[in-house]
Amino acid sequence: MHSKAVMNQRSYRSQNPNSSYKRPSEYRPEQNDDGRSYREAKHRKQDDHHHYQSQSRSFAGKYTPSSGSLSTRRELYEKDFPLYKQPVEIGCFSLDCNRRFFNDGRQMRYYVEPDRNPNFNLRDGYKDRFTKRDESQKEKLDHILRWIVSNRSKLNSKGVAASSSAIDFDFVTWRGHLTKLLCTPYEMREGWMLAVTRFQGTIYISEVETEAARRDCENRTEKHEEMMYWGYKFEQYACSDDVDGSPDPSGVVNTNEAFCTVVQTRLADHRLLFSGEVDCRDKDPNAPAPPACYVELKTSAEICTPKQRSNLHRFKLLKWWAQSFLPGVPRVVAGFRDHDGVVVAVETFHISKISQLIKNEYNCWKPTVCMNFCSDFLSFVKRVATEDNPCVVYLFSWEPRRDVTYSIHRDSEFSFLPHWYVEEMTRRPDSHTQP
Ligand code: 0WD
Ligand code: CA
Repeated sequence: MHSKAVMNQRSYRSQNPNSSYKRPSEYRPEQNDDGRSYREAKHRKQDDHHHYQSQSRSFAGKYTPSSGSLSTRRELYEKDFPLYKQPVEIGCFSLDCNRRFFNDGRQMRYYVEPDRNPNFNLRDGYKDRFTKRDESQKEKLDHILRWIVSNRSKLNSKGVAASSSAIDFDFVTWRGHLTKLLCTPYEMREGWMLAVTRFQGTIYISEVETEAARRDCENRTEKHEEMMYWGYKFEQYACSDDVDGSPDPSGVVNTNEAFCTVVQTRLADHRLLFSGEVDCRDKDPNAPAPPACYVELKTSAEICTPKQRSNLHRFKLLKWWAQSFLPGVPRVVAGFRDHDGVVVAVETFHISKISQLIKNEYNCWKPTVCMNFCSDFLSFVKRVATEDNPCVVYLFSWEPRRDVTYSIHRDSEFSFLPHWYVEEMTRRPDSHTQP
C-alpha cells in the first residue's frame, strides 16, 4: 500500500490504479509520446490518471505455441502494472441521424450537470420519439477505416520507409473490443470472438457476434428492449447540443447519432489506434483538452442496500473503469433509476479513484490483471497472425472458464477489411489526387 508520505512525495503517481508500491527506480522516464514531460501533461490535464510503469514481464509459460492457446486465469496476470501511455486524441468523427460518416465533431454534445435527485422519467418517448439504429447492419471497423483513409497523411508522417507498418500502429480496433479484453479474466457469462487480419504490418481486430449473443439479441423481452432505451434517454436529459444550451427532453432519441474519439496510445510494446463513442464533454471553455474533458454517462439500478453497493463495485465498476480508462476519459456520471425507470439519484465516479473504492471488496477485480491480460493477448495475436494478407482472418475465440483459442480462415465469411480500404491503402500516398 502507498503510505501517505509516499503519496505526497510522488503525487504524480498517487492515482495509480495499481496498489502495490514500487521503488522509483522501477518507473519509466517521465516522458510523453510527444516528448512533453508528464508533469507538464499533468498540469494541463488535472484529471489525468494514466501511468508510466515498467513493462510487464515476459508471458513465457502462459501459453505453449504448440497448443495455440492463451490462459485467462487471473493469478497469471497479477504482476506489475504494464506501461500504458497517456492516450492522445488524434482525431474524431461523427455519425449523423442516418448513420452517415463525417470527419469532424459535429455530433459532440455538452454535459449539463443534473440535480443530485432529478426525477428524470426515462420511459418518456420510448413509444413515440425513438429512432433505433438498425442492429442487423454489421459495420465492423468501417467507420474507423474511413477515418484512417480521410486522415492518412497525418498517420504516416514519418514515411512508410521508417516503419514496418504503413500507418505506424500495431493494432487498429474499437475501444469496445479492448474493453471486453480487459474484463475477460473476470467475465463469467459471455464469451467473445475476435476476427484478426494483418495488413501492411498493422493488425486489425473486429468482433464477430457469437451464436449466444445472436440468440440473446433475438430473444430480448419487450422490457429489456425498453431498458436499453433508458440509457440513451438519460443522455438526452444530461446533454445539450450547444455549449450554452440546455437539454431538450422533448426531442427524439436517435441511436444512429454518435460522436467518436480516435486515440493513440501504447500498451507495453503495442502501439494502438482505437476509436470509442463519447457521450459528451465538459462545457467549460477552460476544461482540459480531449480526452480529459470527456464525460461518460451510465444508468444503473438504484442502490438501497450495502449488498447492492458491493455488487456495483464488484461487477459494474469493472466495466465502467475499463471502458473509460482505455481512452483516458476521467469521469463517469451514473444515473440511478428505480423500477419504473425514474432517475432518483446521480453520482459522479472518477476513474482514478475507482481502484481505491473497490479495495475493501473481498476478492475483487484488479486493474493490473485486466491490463496485463490485454497486453499478453495482443502479444499472442502478434505471434499467431503472421501472414500479411487482407483475405486471411485469424479467429480468436473465448468462452468463460476456458483458454483463448484460434482458427485460421482464408477468403471466408469472416474477412472484414473492405476492398475500398485495401485499394486505397495500397495506392502510393501521393497518388490521391491522380485520376
Ligand atoms: O461491438 C462494438 N463495440 C461495435 C461498435 C461493433 C460495430 C460498430 N460499433 C460502433 C458503433 O458504431 C458505435 O458508434 O462503435 C461505436 C461505439 O464503439 P465503442 O465505443 O467501441 O463501443 P462501447 O464502448 O462498447 O460502447 C460505447 C457506447 C455505448 O454506451 P454504453 O454507455 O452503453 O457503454 O456506444 C454505444 C452505446 O451507447 N454502442 C453502440 N452504438 C451503436 N452500435 C454499439 C453498437 N454496436 N455498441 C455500443
Ligand atoms: Ca454511455
